[in-house]
Amino acid sequence: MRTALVYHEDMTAAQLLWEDPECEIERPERLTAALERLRQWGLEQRCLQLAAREASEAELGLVHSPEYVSLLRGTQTLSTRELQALSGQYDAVYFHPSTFHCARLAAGAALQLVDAVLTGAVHNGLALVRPPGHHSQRAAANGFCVFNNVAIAAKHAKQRHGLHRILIVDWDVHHGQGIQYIFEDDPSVLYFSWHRYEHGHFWPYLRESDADAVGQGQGRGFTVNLPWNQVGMGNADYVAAFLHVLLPVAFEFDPELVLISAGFDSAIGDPEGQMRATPECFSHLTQLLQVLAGGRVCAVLEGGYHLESLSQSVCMVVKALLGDPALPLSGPMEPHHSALESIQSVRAAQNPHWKSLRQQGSTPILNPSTYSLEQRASPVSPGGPKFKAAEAQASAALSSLLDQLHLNPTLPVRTAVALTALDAALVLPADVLRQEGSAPQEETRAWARLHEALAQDKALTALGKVLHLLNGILDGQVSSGIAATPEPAAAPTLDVVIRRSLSHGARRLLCVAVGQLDRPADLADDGSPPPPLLWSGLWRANSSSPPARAHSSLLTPRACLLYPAHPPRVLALPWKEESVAEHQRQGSGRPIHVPGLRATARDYWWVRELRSGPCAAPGLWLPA
Ligand code: Q9C
Ligand code: ZN
Repeated sequence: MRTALVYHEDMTAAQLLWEDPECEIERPERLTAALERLRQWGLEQRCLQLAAREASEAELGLVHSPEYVSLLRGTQTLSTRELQALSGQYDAVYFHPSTFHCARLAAGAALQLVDAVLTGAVHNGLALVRPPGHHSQRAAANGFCVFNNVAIAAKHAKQRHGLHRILIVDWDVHHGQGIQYIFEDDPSVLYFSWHRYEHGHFWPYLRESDADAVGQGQGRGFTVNLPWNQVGMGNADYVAAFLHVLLPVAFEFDPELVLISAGFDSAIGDPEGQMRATPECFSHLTQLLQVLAGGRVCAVLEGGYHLESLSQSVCMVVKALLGDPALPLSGPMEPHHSALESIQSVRAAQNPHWKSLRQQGSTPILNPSTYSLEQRASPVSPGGPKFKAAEAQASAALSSLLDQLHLNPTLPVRTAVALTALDAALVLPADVLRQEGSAPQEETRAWARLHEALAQDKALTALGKVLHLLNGILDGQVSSGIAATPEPAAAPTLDVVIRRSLSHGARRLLCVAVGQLDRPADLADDGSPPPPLLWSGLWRANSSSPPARAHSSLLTPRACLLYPAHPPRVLALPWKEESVAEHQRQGSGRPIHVPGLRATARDYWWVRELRSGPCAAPGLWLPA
């Protein structure tokens, strides 16, 4: 079992015992609804199910003061009136006699998940918990949060497992100021949060939620805040934030563990967030994070108050953790102007601390995020006409997602290997198909006529196998494949593969070269719209300069943005021999590490593609 699901029914016990419109959204049904959907989609059954344990007081003490823990212990026997009075001392908090037990289970669940991942019992996992944690502080409850589950788990990972670099990704729509305070001077924990900010006019109304809060002392650069200054942010904005802020920094940081403060109030339909990201977006965000830390990803539930949106988003995260291909992202893929402003301002604020943000695009800084825009989005009041419209839009988007899942059940990811030149040495994992066949001779000969280099026997035989494999991919029989071809035939073979794919009706191709490979001359994009081909390259980190001609057009940020929305039909990837062997060793379905290659920030987005078949994008890999 590769994915843990940590849960305990007792965490549904805490509930609001008096009237409080601000707190009533944090309800037990949040957990039961999510769990029910996981069952309905057959996902719970595919996970290693772990019953949450309570965190010990010593473990709570990793983050919280003894006095605060004692105070909470005391709440178990208070009357409703006393609970209400105590709750009133904090911002947006309610206590229940079971709160202490629930909150200890929530922290314990996060600890158990981290232990399961760091001991290798599972690869990754999700803890479904309440109360949430990221607002809670050393001696204060805040924003429905009692103990800081993720912060406790991070401290534990450092202390008990000796980790030195932990990445916390907080995609909840609120700023996890609690986590920020706990680690602001600690360079071993990189905290990233995006949050609804509206130039400081949204809860918790903190100056230190803005992009220019980067951490203190030794910890400068290890707090990364991305404030959203308008509501309505969607898939394109979230993906852009990952591609242009989080992932470059995260790759450079090179974490040993990724903790996700997984709040889903950043998803469509949520009354708190008022954002538009659809559930499948969270599959993609999860997949993007899985290329870090050897896939050691622990997601811990934070907010999320629209039960349907929450439940579907939770399912999408679990599917990604289980290794299922993600559904294509829906909706517009153009980020909002305001989102680009925010992204720009974080990049500017973090620029002194991260090389990866300095490399590309020294674009001038737009308005700092504290700049007050004249046409601020007017607040959307619950029950008002705008709110109703947003709700209708959300339920339409949510039901169309269900339809899509129904129409396109997850295809098994199948990788085929066509052995041509390298035959003897390869040991294939059990789930990789060993392809013996070749394309019909006439077809092969017809294509080979395009290039002299393909006339030789060995090259021709290889081409026949490659074409057979490609046909399987284009017909959807396998999702990806690896083929070897003799060195001088690599570029001509790639050329044939591209032409064959285009003739099959492929509209967009992404070609990625590992190592030296020249782009076929007559396929260079000459401005004929729309370019069917994106061309990119990876080269060895230790080679002093990239090969001159292989990188005539690296993917532009715009292309990166388009890419997730339009998965390429073919990914042709020439490999060095040893990297094929490495792939054999690791088996399909896991991230592939290419020896001697270290992905740079610019490469992370397609490194993801090396995992077999996420995005349901068929791929063909050609070892050169
Ligand atoms: N309308 C979590 O999501 N209320 N906490 C804000 C703004 C407090 C959210 C009021 C929201 C707390 C974990
Ligand atoms: Zn939240």
